[in-house]
Amino acid sequence: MAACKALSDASIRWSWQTKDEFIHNIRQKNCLARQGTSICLPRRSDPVIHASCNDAKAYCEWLSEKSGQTYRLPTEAEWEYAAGNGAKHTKYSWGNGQPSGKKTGNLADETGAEAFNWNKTADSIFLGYDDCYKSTAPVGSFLPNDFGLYDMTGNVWEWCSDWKGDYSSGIQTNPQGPSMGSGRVFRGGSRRWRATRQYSIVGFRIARTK
Ligand SMILES: [Ca+2]
Repeated sequence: MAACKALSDASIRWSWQTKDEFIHNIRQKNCLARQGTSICLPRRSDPVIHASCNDAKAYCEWLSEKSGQTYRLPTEAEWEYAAGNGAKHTKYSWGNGQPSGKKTGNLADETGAEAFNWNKTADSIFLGYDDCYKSTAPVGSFLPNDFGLYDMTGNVWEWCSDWKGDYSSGIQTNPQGPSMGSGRVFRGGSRRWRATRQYSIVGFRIARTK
């Protein structure tokens, strides 16, 4: 489990331009400020980053209103079930072993270590693995898991709806997490090994309630 506090003022990060547009303001500003660095995102196919949990929720509300369907962030339990291939409960979305080939993801790898001078140790990267992406990869660059879901492990961490907290010891069905807390959960792994509050590696995935 990883958790992070929401950024202070979501209203300046997203804006409702028209009924059909939802603009992530910080993306362009950040891109300009960091032009020439790996953080800049020229590809529209890359996952959104620099999104707080409030940003993600605001997007879900906007999309729900626009579409007439209910979109939301997944609970941590839903996310975990999807990432671990359901009843298989795999450690990673591709399985339990070390990553290799295309059924893996954009992970902390040899390319990232070379680009950012990370320690080449098992605590920093997947040793011997190279996905060739030092920053984000276009969504769907790697094969999906058993549920047909892409990038569940790797690329960017993803916000869940739960407040940070421990699971209870008893068996639960569809747990929703604590009723309150000081930070929201994010899950997933990313192009960098560790979960941090660096928002360049945190994005989100949405769920639709039928
Ligand atoms: Ca990588």
